[in-house]
Parts: sequence; C-alpha cells; structure tokens
Amino acid sequence: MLRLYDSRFSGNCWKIRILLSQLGIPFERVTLDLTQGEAGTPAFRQKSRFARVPVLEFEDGRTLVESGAILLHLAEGTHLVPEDPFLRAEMMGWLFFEQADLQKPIATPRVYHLRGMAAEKAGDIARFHQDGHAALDKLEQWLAPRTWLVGERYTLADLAASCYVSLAGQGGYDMARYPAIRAWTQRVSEQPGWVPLLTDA
Ligand SMILES: N[C@@H](CCC(=O)N[C@@H](CS)C(=O)NCC(=O)O)C(=O)O
Repeated sequence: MLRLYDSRFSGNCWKIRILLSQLGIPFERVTLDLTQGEAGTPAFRQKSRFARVPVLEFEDGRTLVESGAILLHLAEGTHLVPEDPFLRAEMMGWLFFEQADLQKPIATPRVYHLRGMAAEKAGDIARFHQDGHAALDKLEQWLAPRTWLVGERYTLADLAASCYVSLAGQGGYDMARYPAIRAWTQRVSEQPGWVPLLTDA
C-alpha cells in the first residue's frame, strides 16, 4: 500500500489527500508534527531530500517528494488530467503558478498566525501579503468569467491551486475582495471525494 508522510496543517499535504480520496486510492497516513522538528530527523531525511512533507512512499521503498510531482504521478491517465496536450500544458501551468506565486506568500503568514507569531512578524507578513495579493488579483481576474481554471471542467489544476488559496484567510488575507475565487473554492469543495483539511477537528 502507498504510504503518505504528511502533516495535519500543511496545504501541500492536503492536496495529496484530496487526490487520493478522489481517485479512490487506499493509503497509509503517517502524520509528522513539524513543530517538533519531526521532518528533520536523519531517518526522515533519507526519505525526503529537503526534510519536508509531503512524501509518497511506494511499496518498493522508493519515495517521491514535491506535491506537484506527486499529484501528477498519481493523476496520470485519469479524468483529472486533460488528454489534449495543450490543455494538459495549461493545467501544468497552474501547478507552476501555484508553487511560484501563491504558495509561499499564503503559507508563510498562515504559519506565523497559527503559531502565534503574527505580531513579531508583522513586517514580513505585510511583504508576503503584497506578493500574495498580486497573485490573488491575477487569479480573481482569470476566474471571474470562468467556472474552472482550464477548459470546461474540474482538473488537477483546480485541486492543486485551490488548497492554499482557501486557507489564505488564516494568514490574515481579506478574501472578501475576491468573490470569484471564493465561489471557485466552494465549487472545488463540492467535487465528489473532496476531503476537508482537518478530518478529526
Ligand atoms: N514545494 C514543496 C514544499 C513542501 C513544504 O514546504 N513542506 C512544508 C510543509 S507545507 C514542510 O515540510 N516544512 C518542513 C518543516 O516545517 O519542518 C511541495 O510542494 O511539496
């Protein structure tokens, strides 16, 4: 059986759990406590070259890191990846955009807020918000006349890009200014097999 090393609050890990659920793939979940440095142990570094989650471990012991690579590997050949090469490339474009433009400016202020560091990190948070809003503005503009990011249906692009975006409010972002994004994350959460970030809260 596949084994997923993850953490409870990580949006990158959440993407993988949603996909595994939507594809009906059974897996064993191993949840690390990042606040206790569990990703940095020598044993875990053997599985994850940069001491980070998510990590997908195969039965033969090989491990795959980077949420985008894991998503693409699992979704290959399924309805979540367009067959048309152009649409497929567009879909991957959103995976790159999420990692390059959205993920860090949203995830980092969220971590500061969740760990009670928002006051001491106010300056950093303001800088991240500037970058994050620039990316969210682009996303809002793209989504305003559309239902999904690519083509006419829900794809891996929507799954991957929506996770951190839907958590942005936890990092102090005012999402009221993004009605198209809010409607889109709601649509994503209504897709069959979608699972919430926290299932035990
Ligand atoms: N680009 C990587 C980012 C992975 C990443 O930053 N993981 C964070 C959690 S979301 C992590 O494991 N941090 C290690 C730590 O906090 O000790 C991906 O998409 O998988």
